[in-house]
Amino acid sequence: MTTQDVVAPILTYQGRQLITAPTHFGTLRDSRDLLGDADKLRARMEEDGYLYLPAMLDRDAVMDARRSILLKLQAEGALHPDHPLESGIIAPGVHFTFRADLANGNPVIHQLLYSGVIMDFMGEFLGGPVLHYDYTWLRAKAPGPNTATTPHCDIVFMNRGTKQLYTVWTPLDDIPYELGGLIVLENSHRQRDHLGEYWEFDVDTYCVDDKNDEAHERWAWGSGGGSYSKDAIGVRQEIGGRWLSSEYKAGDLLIFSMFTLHASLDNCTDRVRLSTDSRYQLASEAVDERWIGANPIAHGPDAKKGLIC
Ligand SMILES: O=C(O)CCC(=O)C(=O)O
Repeated sequence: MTTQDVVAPILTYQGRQLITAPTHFGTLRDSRDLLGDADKLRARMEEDGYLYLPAMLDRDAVMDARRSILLKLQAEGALHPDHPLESGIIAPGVHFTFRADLANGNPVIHQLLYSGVIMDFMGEFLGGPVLHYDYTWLRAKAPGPNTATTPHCDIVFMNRGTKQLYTVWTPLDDIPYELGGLIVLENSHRQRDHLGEYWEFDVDTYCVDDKNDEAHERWAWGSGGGSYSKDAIGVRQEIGGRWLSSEYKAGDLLIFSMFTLHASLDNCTDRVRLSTDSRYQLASEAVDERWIGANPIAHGPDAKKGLIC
């Protein structure tokens, strides 16, 4: 056993316990030693399907971003009135997991994600001027049994532009295992045999000819919601590899490819788990029109494309 494989505490996904034996679970490889060497960073991305870069962002800037979200949640009554704002303890009966509205148009979040460290890093990593999607995915995961993100690859949501597109997952807090951080399936970005058909899928397509189409029944936005599977435990058994994660700190970045299968753990606390996922690519390459502009169309009606299945 290496220090990378220290046995973790109890981790759950949708109420079920993940096996944390070193054969099934490990920690993310820290790639900070490669900073400043874009070729090596690209090679590591190719090899691992992700780059885990702890302590990249200024912790105070991240905590300011967190506070900007907590203030909005407090104003709408979603935080417990008997606890201080900074605790992030959720009011009884509040259930949400996805709150993009809290990030879009939020200048503190925009400054953190779309200027300075992240943009500079992505420019170096991609080797030219970069653009970011204008849409920011903000996860505000209230506690509860069904809070975990189901296993998916991002390509099915954003495949209408370049495939050299990267997700930056930014914890807006310290996220120990029990708060339900991100998990990445080791080597999944190379599992074409298992995931190849799924990688070709676009969640915003539908069949115009009324044929039964298994892919649309499994993965389309209205049915499967783009998840490859609802079962993180079963999917690891099917594809192989280990689930990888970390006890994230505010300031860490986890960057991954469109083809890397990921999910999250349950939020087993009484606090809200806050993070963003944002996307970056070379400005010179084609862009998926769903995610850019002042009011991105996202998965709305204008995004839908009919197919002869
Ligand atoms: O934060 C999460 O739970 C999910 C994030 C995610 O799916 C992504 O970054 O693409």
